[in-house]
Amino acid sequence: MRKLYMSLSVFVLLALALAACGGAAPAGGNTVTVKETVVVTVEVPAAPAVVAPSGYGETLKAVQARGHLVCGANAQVPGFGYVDSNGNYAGIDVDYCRALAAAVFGDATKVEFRPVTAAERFTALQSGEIDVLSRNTTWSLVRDTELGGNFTATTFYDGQGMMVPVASGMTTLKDLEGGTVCVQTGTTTELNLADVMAAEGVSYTPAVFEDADATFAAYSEGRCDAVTTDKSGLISRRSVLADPAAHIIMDVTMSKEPLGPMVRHGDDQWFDIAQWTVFTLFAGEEFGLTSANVDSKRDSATAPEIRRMLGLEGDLGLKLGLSNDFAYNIIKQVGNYAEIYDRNLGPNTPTYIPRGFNKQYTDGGLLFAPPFR
Ligand SMILES: N[C@@H](CCC(=O)N[C@@H](CS)C(=O)NCC(=O)O)C(=O)O
Repeated sequence: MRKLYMSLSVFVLLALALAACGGAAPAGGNTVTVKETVVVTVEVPAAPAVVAPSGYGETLKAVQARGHLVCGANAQVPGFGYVDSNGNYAGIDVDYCRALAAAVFGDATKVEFRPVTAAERFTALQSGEIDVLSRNTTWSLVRDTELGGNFTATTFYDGQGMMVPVASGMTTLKDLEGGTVCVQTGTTTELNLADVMAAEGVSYTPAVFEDADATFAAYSEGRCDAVTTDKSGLISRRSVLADPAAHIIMDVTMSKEPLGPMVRHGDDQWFDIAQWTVFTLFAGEEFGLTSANVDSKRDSATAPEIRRMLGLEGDLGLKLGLSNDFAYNIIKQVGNYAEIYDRNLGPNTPTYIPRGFNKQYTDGGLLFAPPFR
């Protein structure tokens, strides 16, 4: 069954790729209807090639013995996970992995980034090829159960959107009747698209691609009428289109996409470490601790929770299996959530996204760290 599906997918992808190579899109941006109808079947990873270490405490031990963390990352989404012009990984999901390395090793550089596509990411995690998946990945029931993952916390609240050329004049999903929509396989995007278009009564042809580069190349060549993914992904990829201003994201939200780091089932200690790394980033912002001021704040801190978090009192770090200054190391070396956000998605970046839901709970947002006690 699996084999049959795989061959079909390969055939369809080949057909699309050949069409792309054949230069069927006329110059001038006219739309070409991609005729292949694609079977939408996703999220069935192949059996893991390696048996992953999964018992309590095994992951931390393995990571420490290796001397660095292996982080499954995105390489194609600026602001979230991509390789910058100097060849370095950058983005909020990438910075999370640096924070996890700072927590584990006291050294944010001890991380190797392994690029994973949407379709291969869960297998990479299950098989033990990566220690953590931090790659604009949506928390869902199937991923929490069948795909063997535990989501640590949501680091970016998102929703699915639809982007079209401004020149098309399209403003609603209904305008896409009879059209072709570019979408990436192995994503919630692909599944939501089918749900939402059925609910809206819109018939369309999905043109399915393996990664973001292929999806957006097809869109910019006019091979589909619209492209859909998380709104963050649309904003990100619009920033690298030839003329970003020529594309508009419709004022419609097709789904909830809570994005965050994921670890394997079976090792609760590693889950706790990965989760409290996120909470340290949130609490750092809440308590006004930044990479620039954490040294002076540590010298003068009187608030008991801040003292516990920074390891001046108690043994919270030791309870996680880490050193007591794990949170200090995260903030000092990587910064708090706001610093990470601004560096990658702030107003001075090409991928600016207003904080929206991704503000602190004290500011009307959804970010909330439980108590450090
Ligand atoms: N959040 C959704 C979509 C994530 C996703 O893979 N988005 C695409 C489109 S922006 C992407 O990151 N592609 C990059 C790649 O595959 O290299 C999910 O978890 O399924």
